Amino acid sequence: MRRTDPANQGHASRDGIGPVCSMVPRAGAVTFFLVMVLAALTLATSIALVTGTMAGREACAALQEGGQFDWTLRSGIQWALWRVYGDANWRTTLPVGPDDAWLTAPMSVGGTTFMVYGFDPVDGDFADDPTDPVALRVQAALGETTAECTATLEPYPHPALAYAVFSSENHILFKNGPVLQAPVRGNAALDDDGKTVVDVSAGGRLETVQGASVKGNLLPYTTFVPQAMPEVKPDFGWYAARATVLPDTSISRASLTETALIIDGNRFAPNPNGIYLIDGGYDSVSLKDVYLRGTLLIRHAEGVSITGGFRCDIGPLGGPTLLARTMARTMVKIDISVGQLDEAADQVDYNGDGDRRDVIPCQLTGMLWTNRKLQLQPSVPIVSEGLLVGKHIHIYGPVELRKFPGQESWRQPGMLGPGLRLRPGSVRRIR
Ligand SMILES: [Ca+2]
Ligand SMILES: [Ca+2]
Ligand SMILES: [Ca+2]
Repeated sequence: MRRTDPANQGHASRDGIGPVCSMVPRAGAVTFFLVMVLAALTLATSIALVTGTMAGREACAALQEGGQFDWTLRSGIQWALWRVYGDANWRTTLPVGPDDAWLTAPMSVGGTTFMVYGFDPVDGDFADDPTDPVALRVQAALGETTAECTATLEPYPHPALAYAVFSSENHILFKNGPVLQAPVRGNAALDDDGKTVVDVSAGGRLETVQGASVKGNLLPYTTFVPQAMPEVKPDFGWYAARATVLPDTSISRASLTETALIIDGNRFAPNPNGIYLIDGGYDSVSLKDVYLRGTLLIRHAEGVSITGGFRCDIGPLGGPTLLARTMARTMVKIDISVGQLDEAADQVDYNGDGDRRDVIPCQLTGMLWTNRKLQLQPSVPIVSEGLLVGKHIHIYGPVELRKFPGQESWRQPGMLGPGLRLRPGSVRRIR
């Protein structure tokens, strides 16, 4: 429904400062009122749920003083947060363009009304980029007096990026002494064999949902939270569209050995972002002695097996290093058996610096993601620095689990939290 800007349809206010909204009662106003009373009752709770951060509280603090108008303006911002949180497709269902972007009809809240106007300040098109923000203008009116504020809602990184391990669906199992040096997050049971080391001073701790079963020795380090964390869904198609597909002939029977997957200097066509794709053709995919600097996509795999030496490093786009989609009841199994990739021994220039003399320690870096189970079971000590994601995660053996510095701010396609959050400090009372 097209609505004109109230600045053009209103009349002069009593103090002559500016025009005000039309206050003509509308059909459905009672319903709006009831909805907004409910919304107001859950105001504090909903902003915490919607943003999951301090940002909402901080931003709304800008409007904390000043009584009913500020309360109404805040309700308008809340309404907008709620609107995008409740509709995963809001970027295509919201009205588009500066002239057609009223997100609400006038809504009544305890005698005042508000209207919310939103647009994409980057290019006027919500739908073209999932990382574009929403500029809001909220108008409140009581009788002939009006108030107005602006605010910015922005996408925010998926909350799982605050953890070193995240399992969205099934249990997490630790065995044979992994060391937790960063937080681990589950949505179900946390289990181990009593040998897990939780290094609290380094940031090790665990978190899962209330009611989930947690092994006794992990309990002192575990926080229970009321809500499950939403699944992590990196935009596989976005990466696939930018990937160099490894030809079947080069990966006979979908196996890759003694190979560097880097931007250039490997035996495949260079990819400017170091993004490579292996299509398993519904067969299993195996990697042995591989160095990866960038993002490796694997699809249509009847399981993925990574053995021998393996190291992955973040490429130019940051974030994900392994995105593996495998068939039902299969897993990604990482079974590293040597501590390093040895260029001289393998006669491979793994790091692409022009010689074959380097020794590269095995390590997992960045986000390693699968839509199924992830099983990490090295027979030598290794470090995982980043985020391991699966529906189901088993980690066996001498693994140090850490976060990658700054991983919370990775903004990768699909790696966003649900809805939007208020950009801290963006709320301005303009009238
Ligand atoms: Ca846009
Ligand atoms: Ca080298
Ligand atoms: Ca070298």
